[in-house]
Amino acid sequence: MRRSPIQAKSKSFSDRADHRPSHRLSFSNLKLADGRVIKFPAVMGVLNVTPDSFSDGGRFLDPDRAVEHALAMEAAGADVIDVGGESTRPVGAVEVSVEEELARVTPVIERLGKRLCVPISIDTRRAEVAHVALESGAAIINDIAALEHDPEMAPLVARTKCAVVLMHMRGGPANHIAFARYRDVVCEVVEYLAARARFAVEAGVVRSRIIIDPGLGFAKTAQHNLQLLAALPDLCALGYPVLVGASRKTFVARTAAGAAGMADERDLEFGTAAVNALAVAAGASIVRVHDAGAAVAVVRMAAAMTGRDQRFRRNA
Ligand code: HH2
Repeated sequence: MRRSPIQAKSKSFSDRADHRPSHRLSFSNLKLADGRVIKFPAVMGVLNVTPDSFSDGGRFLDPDRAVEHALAMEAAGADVIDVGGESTRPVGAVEVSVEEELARVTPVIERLGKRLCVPISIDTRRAEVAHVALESGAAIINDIAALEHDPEMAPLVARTKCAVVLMHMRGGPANHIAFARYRDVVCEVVEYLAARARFAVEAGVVRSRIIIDPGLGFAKTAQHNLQLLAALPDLCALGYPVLVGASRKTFVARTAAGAAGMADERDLEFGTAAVNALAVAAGASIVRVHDAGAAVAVVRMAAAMTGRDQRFRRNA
């Protein structure tokens, strides 16, 4: 089979990977400690309670508006709501104090814990914030530092048996773009995530509740992101559900707009939809998005077409 130039560049893991149809490597669900089950492929709706996030910064700082938006995403079919209080935008992100992060997310999670039926995930690198969120009803910790930033994070995840997202990044939220240099980005990201998952299991984290994420846009150029997307089956082959967070990111805007330059709303929307559909076809278990309603339709369609939705299997 001929390989695209992007695939051809990242040799080692693609060459070693077992080329079975990708949905056989994919997972059907995630069972949470409280008994709830997230069916895959799933949609994670983003709720940024920040003044400066690149897509929705400032829109949901008011807890009433944040709660309203989370409920709307749930009504639109989101399977998880991911609440974050610290922006990681590639240019201009400011590190916030733990106190500030807590002040942003706590009132929102406390209220969502009582009102949402779908699970809440907390997007944080800090154990103190994660702990408060878990106490208030969160069930998943989305750690963009893959348990490396805060030594208390792994023991917290192990003790509470919550689910955890381990994401690949280099540097910190404010400077990661300076670290976008790789010998072989696919190989290095796969090796890193395998090592972080091993670390988590050794620390006592429940293996079946680990999710891995290539961290699109975090210390990655557009070319790196595209290479990683082309290699999703290699990530899935590690044996953990894979989360893909491409929603409205700069590389989507640039790629979808083409040589013409400035991306508009449609480039972002359809570019994101294309990534989500192909990610599901390649075996991804969760897509993290800003527009939950659009993503739900895309994920349902992609799941049905690739045999990942039982109802549409050929021999069902
Ligand atoms: N991307 C962002 C934030 N958190 N978490 C995971 N697991 N994967 C991602 O790709 C990911 C993430 C960045 O997007 P957003 O939250 O919209 O922006 P900001 O960091 O500026 O708040």
